[in-house]
Amino acid sequence: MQVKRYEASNVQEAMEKIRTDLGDDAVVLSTKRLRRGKTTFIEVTAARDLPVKACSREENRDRTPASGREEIRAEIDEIRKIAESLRGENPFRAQMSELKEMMSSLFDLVGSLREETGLSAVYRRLVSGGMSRERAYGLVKETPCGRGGNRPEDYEKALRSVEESIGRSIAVPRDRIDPDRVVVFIGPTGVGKTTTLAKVAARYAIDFKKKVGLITTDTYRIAAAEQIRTYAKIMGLPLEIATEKESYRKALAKFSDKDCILVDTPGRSHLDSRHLKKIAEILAADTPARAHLLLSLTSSTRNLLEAADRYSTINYDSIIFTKLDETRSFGAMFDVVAQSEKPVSYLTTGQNVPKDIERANPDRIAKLIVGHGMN
Ligand SMILES: Nc1nc2c(ncn2[C@@H]2O[C@H](COP(=O)(O)OP(=O)(O)OP(=O)(O)O)[C@@H](O)[C@H]2O)c(=O)[nH]1
Ligand SMILES: [Mg+2]
Repeated sequence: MQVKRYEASNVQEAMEKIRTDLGDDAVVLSTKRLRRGKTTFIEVTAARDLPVKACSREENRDRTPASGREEIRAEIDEIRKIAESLRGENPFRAQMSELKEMMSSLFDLVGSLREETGLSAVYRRLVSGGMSRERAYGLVKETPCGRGGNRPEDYEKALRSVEESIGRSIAVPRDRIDPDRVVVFIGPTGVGKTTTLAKVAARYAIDFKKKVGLITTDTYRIAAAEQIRTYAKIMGLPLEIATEKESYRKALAKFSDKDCILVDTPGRSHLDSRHLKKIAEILAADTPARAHLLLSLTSSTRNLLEAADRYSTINYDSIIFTKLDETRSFGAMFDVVAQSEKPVSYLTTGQNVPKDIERANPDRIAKLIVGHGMN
């Protein structure tokens, strides 16, 4: 099978290009409207020599499970091998993104080949909920209902099975009752670090009756220091400001009588590696600390994965997903957890301090991901 991408100003023009290039048997796999500068254009991915196209619906049903699907799997494996071999080689970045596109189209194609089973509907549901095609395909492929029929109960069975498998793959920190002594909140700009720190501080101080101290390393903006100072005042908690390693050490020493010390860090782009290095330096004190990486679900799956990857240089311990109330796409949580292999500690669900925070629960996260909503 040959898969190719075409750009054109309209569908008609794209079809002509495809027909001329791939012939009358070509099959359109996907179409997208894209923008480059001020001009919009469409991108069409097409293929030829597809067994699906050559068959009638009846014939297709006969040959899809065996020959068609196997052939496409072989194609996917082949493309994956090429992609692996190109990883890290900068001159091939363009080809890499093209290969990724092709793989995505193929995953969709495999999904549509299974049109007669509940699984393709589950696959589409996961992808439309923000999960990457590759992860959605991996989950669907593993489900034991792989040869399910098209009755509603088959769909429900497949959905339940996928939900369980997501639930099993999400870990939460073991220490549920005793808070860690030093807890650091890191993450990209505006994800909710300071707000979440205030929610957690209230929980520890009020619910667990712990002696809590706050440290901020965020002195970049006056407003940032004011924000945490206000929270500290309202809750009656002491606050120390630390701008580098030495003042951080001193602040920790001042809080030697505290059960729990919460540390706020400034928000900066995760692409700013000097900033990441600075946080890592400050945190490299002798006192061990648990670092939560905060990621807002209002970002795209791709951005979340990139941020999780960039912050891995700080060796964070767990993830807090924020702003669940601002989205209906929860699938990225599965991608991030699968890529980072980190547990999820909390979910935050609104701006209300201290109310809008909950301990992460794998079953609840799995339910959100398969699309059973926030409640
Ligand atoms: N909807 C919603 N908003 C939230 C949530 N958590 C935080 N926010 C809001 O997000 C905005 C930014 O929150 P901050 O706590 O200042 O975020 P930050 O990560 O400390 O920001 P920087 O320090 O500037 O990087 C504020 O308006 C918060 O009220 C949440 O769970 N849901
Ligand atoms: Mg902040």
